Amino acid sequence: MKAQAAVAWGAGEPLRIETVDVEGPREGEALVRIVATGVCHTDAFTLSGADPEGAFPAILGHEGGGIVEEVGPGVSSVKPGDHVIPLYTPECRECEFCKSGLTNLCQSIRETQGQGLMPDGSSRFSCGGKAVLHYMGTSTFSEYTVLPEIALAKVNPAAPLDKICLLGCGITTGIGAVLNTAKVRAGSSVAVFGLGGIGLSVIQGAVMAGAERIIGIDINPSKFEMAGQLGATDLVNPGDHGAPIQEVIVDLTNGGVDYSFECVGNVELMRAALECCHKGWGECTIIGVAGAGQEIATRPFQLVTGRVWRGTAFGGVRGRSDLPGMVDQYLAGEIEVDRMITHTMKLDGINDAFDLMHEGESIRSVVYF
Ligand code: NAD
Ligand code: AHE
Ligand code: ZN
Repeated sequence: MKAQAAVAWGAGEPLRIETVDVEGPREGEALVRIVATGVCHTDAFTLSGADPEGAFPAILGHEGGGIVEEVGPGVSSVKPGDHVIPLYTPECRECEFCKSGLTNLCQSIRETQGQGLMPDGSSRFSCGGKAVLHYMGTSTFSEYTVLPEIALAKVNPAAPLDKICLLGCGITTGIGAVLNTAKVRAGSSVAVFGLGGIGLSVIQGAVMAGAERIIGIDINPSKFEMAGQLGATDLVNPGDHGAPIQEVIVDLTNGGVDYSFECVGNVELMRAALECCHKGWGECTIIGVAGAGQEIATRPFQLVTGRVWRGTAFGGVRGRSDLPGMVDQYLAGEIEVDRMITHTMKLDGINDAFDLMHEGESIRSVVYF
């Protein structure tokens, strides 16, 4: 079938709206009509060329909401008409990782997914006869996309897809990082580096966890208003201080925070986020994604003296098991999504979503078809 899609033809180039050919679903797969998709900083990261797995041409996008149109042979967990959120972290429930109960990082299709291919090693997309790659197993910047059924969370159809698409990455990642990965305890202090879609969702999660003090840190003070509305108790612009930001936070908190979260993807800030943690017990969770070749550094003494560095993907959330409940929490007013959507546009305006993100103007743009 034909579909409108934003194709990334090469690193650093604007996306081009194309009519692409989408092959129907094969065994274990479903064809999904994407109703709306968010634009996450990770899409911009890959488009920039910094992603070691970035390959072109590809159809980016991983924060979508859609409706199953057709299923391939052997599919039993979804059917046409079901409302779904595509999962870049699938949940097969059969691999060693899923069965461990220790991680959400299902590995059953990770290798092909990283190559931009379906699990059978082929692509369902082409444009003008040329194969186009999938991205993160989701490719939500296409009106129609194909996913393995293990990468679909079936959600409550009462939930508006043009809002809950954001639960496909940013909001879930931020809240999950706090509740599942760091397991923030009530009464704690939390520092959040970067107040975009992820950092603001960390703030939401910290409020849900009962954190007492939530320090939001950003070099763009226009992000402070929403951070405060969502529950940040302190807002810090590193540019207002002469000292390194870790020292500023340590001074503010009488020795450091109980938990910190890096939500930018800057390796210097990852160091600062570790070093602003309290000696003996402070834990830093890395959420931001850094470019090819970049590495983190600190004095090992920081770890010897009890600080912990950890990381999280998709907030530790098991998509098929946990995401339907988060959608219900949204419907019950327990998770804020709507206020995170600062801009909406049709597919042909999708490059504006990237510009708004780079200019620091948006929290989340939602693109609809
Ligand atoms: P965003 O662009 O919306 O927000 C980033 C924020 O960081 C902006 O407000 C920006 O002003 C701020 N910032 C930039 N440099 C800073 C600095 N030196 N100090 C303080 N603040 C600074 O991005 P986003 O969509 O919220 O994504 C944030 C990061 O999280 C990206 O690296 C993205 O790739 C990553 N991410 C990871 C996961 C995961 O599962 N681990 C999921 C989603 C996104
Ligand atoms: N492909 C990159 C890493 C990108 C990355 O870390 N992706 C996160 C999700 S970001 C969502 O916005 C993730 O889930 N990683 C786990 C995984 O298995 O990809 C690289 O460095 O190669
Ligand atoms: Zn994302």
